[in-house]
Order: sequence, then structure tokens, then C-alpha cells
Amino acid sequence: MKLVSVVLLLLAPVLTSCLSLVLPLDCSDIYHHDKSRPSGVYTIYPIGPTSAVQVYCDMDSVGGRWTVFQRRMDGSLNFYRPWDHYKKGFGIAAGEYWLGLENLYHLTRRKKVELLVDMEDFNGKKAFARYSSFSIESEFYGYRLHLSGFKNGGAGDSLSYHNRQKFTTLDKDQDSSSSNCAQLYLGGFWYKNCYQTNPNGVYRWGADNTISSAGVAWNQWKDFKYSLTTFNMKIRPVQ
Ligand SMILES: [Ca+2]
Repeated sequence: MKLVSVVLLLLAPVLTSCLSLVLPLDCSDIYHHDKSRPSGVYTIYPIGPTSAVQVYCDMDSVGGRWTVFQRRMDGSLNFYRPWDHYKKGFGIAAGEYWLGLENLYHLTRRKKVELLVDMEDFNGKKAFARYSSFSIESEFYGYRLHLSGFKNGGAGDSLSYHNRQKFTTLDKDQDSSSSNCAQLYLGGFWYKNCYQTNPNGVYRWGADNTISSAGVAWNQWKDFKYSLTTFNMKIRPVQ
């Protein structure tokens, strides 16, 4: 028995490294392992074997393989949260959630990825925006956003305005406004002075105007007053 323990102990590093080879880092790994997998909730390991996290994989939109890191669909989850929550992630993959900046940092650090933002209004009309390059820096650098290569899917470009901004939450002001944009617009985002899009704002029903300009907005498609029905941000490795 003792010998078995010793052998296992000696093998541990080998087993761990073998394990990390088969554990999927993102939805793209899951897709490549089995191309018939449908869209749905899967477990990925963005930071290694001990970092299991559930995500929604979009295996349908323009070739699939997308790892969804932000998802609004029914207003069931509060997105007005402090730094620690945005860092670690919150919500559930079957519904609304934020995957977490630390996971996102590792996902964009390990592979070159592109970004798809898709959205829908309350009449069922859909639009999207694509960016051929997307990455964020580490927490030390405020999870600064980098994106380029905009492709219009009818939504226009509301995200390039936020390029090179650090992430701001209600308790960590890293925006370029004299106020805290997260407190003004009740979300957490790469706010500047303050936004062209507010994906993590307050979920409302269209242009009901109950909380002015703090909705889930994408200004180039609708305007600041209109809060969208669904909103998703997703990444995949560039092939
Ligand atoms: Ca500020």
C-alpha cells in the first residue's frame, strides 16, 4: 500500500501534465475534440487543471467554437457588483453570467483570439459586431482592453471607443471620467468617459426609461436609452 502511494506521488507531476493536455482550455478545444457537440454548457479549464469553470459554448454562430464570457438574456442576475466579483466571475453558465476577468486574461493570453458581440432587440431583430483581434492585460495593468479589426454585422461599432481602457467597477475607478462611470451607469466595464456600449448595465425592457442611460446599450445600433433583450460577448482562437 505504501509503495503504491509512493509510486503515485512520483507519478503525480506526469499525471498532472498529461491531464492538462486533455483538459479543454476553451470551447474551441471542446469543438476540436468532437465536432458534433451542440451549443450548451461545458466545463473548461482556462488557468489549468484546478481552474474548472462552467461556460456556455456557442457551436452555431459563424462556425461555432465560441467561448461566451458575458451573457444577458432575461434580467435574472444583478450585474452591479464590486471588483472582486468581476475579477472572479459570477452567475451561472445556463443563464446570465460574467466569466471573470482573470479567466478572460488567461484565455486571451494563451491564444490569439477574435471577438463576436451579438445582440437582439425586443422585436426579435438581431445584429452583431466582430473584431479580428481581442485581448486584455493582467490585473496589474487594470485588465486593459485591446481590440482591432472591426467587421460590421449591422450593429455598427460601439466598442472601439473603449479600446485601451482599464476595467472600472463601483469600487475601483480606472476610467477617464472625473466621476466613477460604473456608479453612474450601474455596471462594470472598460468605461472611458463614459461609454458607447454598456453590456453589464441594468437589464430593462427596451426603452422604458426607468433608469436613464444605464441599460444594456449598444449606441451605434439603438441608442443610449434602449436596453437590449439579449447581449453576448464571445471569443475563439484565430485559426
Ligand atoms: Ca473616474
